[in-house]
Amino acid sequence: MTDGSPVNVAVTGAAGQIGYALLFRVASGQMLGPDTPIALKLLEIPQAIKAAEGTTLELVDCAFPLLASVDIYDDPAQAFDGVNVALLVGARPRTKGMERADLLEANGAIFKPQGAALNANAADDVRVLVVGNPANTNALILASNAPDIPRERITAMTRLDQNRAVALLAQKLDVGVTDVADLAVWGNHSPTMFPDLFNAKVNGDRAVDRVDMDWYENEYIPRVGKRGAEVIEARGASSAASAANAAIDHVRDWLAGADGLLSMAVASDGSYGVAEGIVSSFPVRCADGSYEIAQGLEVGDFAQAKIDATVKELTEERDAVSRLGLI
Ligand code: NAX
Repeated sequence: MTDGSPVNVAVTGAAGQIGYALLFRVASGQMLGPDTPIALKLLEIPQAIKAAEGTTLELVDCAFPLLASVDIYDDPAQAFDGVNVALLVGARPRTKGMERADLLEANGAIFKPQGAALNANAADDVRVLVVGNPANTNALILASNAPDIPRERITAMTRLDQNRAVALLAQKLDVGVTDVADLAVWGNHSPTMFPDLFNAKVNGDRAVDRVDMDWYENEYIPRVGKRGAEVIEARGASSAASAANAAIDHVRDWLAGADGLLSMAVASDGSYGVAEGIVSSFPVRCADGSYEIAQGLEVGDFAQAKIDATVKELTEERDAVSRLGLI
C-alpha cells in the first residue's frame, strides 16, 4: 500500500453522523499516516446521495494534501472496485417494535450483497472493518458471502468499547489513560461485552488488583457496556465522533502495528472456548499489517463465565442468521 499510488478507501453510510466524523480524519491522514494518498469511495443509499455530495464539497474545501479523489456511489460493486480498506458504517438501525430477528434480517439484506460485491471487486489486499450494528454478526454475514477474502481480513469494531473501558478506569483511579495498558474487551459489541481487568495493567500492576471486585462487577462492567446508552441519553444522538475515532484507531493499529493488547472482533479460531467461526472480540496483538489472537492469557472462572455469556449471545445471533439463510 505504500508505492505512492492512492489507497482506495471505501466508506459506507458516508452521509451519516459517524461518516461525517470519520471522513475528514481519514482524508487528513490520521488513519493511514502522513505519506499515504487516499482515494475515497463513498457508498450511500440513493436518498442520501445528495447529503454525501454535500460532505464531499466540504472534503474538497479542506484542501487535504493527501486526498487524491472522492467518488460517490449507490452501487456496492462500483464503490468496492479495487478497494484496499473498507469501512462499513452504513447499517439499518433498530426501530420501534423491531424484534432482534427483524434487525438481523434487515442488516443481512445490506451485508450479504456487500459481501458479494467485496468478494467480486475488492483489491487482493482488502481489509474490512464493520462498524454498523449488530457489528459482529454483520461481519459474520459479510464474510460468509465473501469466500475468496481471507477470513482474517474481515473484522468488526470493539475498539470504542476498549477506549471507553480505558477512559473510565483511568478516571476511577485518577491516572492518565496512557498509564493503562493491555485493556481489551471480549465478546459482542453489546452490553454483554467483558472488559478484562485481569490482563490489563495500570502502571505495570494488574488492573484488577487496583479496584474493588464489587465495583468491577456491578458498576464498571455495566457502565462500559451501557456507555452508548449513556451518550444517547445525554446527547440525544448516538456516539459518533468517538466511534469514528475508534475506527481510525482500529485500522491504524492493524496496518501499522501497535504495542500491547488491543480489542478487535475477529473470526474465532476456538481459542478460550469461543465457538469457532463466530466474530468475537478478543485481545489481539497487531504487527506488520496483521494481528493474532493473544494466547496464554489469564482467564479464571470469573472471566470465563463473562466470556461464555457474551459468546452465547453471539452464537444465538449466528444461529438466527443461519436460519434466515444469511450465512
Ligand atoms: P446514521 O443513521 O447517522 O448513518 C447511517 C448511514 O448509513 C445513513 O446515511 C444511511 O443512509 C446509510 N446507509 C444505510 N443503509 C446503507 C447501505 N445499504 N449502503 C450504504 N449506506 C447505507 O448512523 P450512525 O450514527 O452514523 O451509525 C452507523 C452505524 O454504526 C449504526 O449501525 C450504529 O449502530 C453503529 N455504531 C457502531 C458502534 C461500534 O462500536 N461498533 C458504535 C457507534 C454506533 O452505534
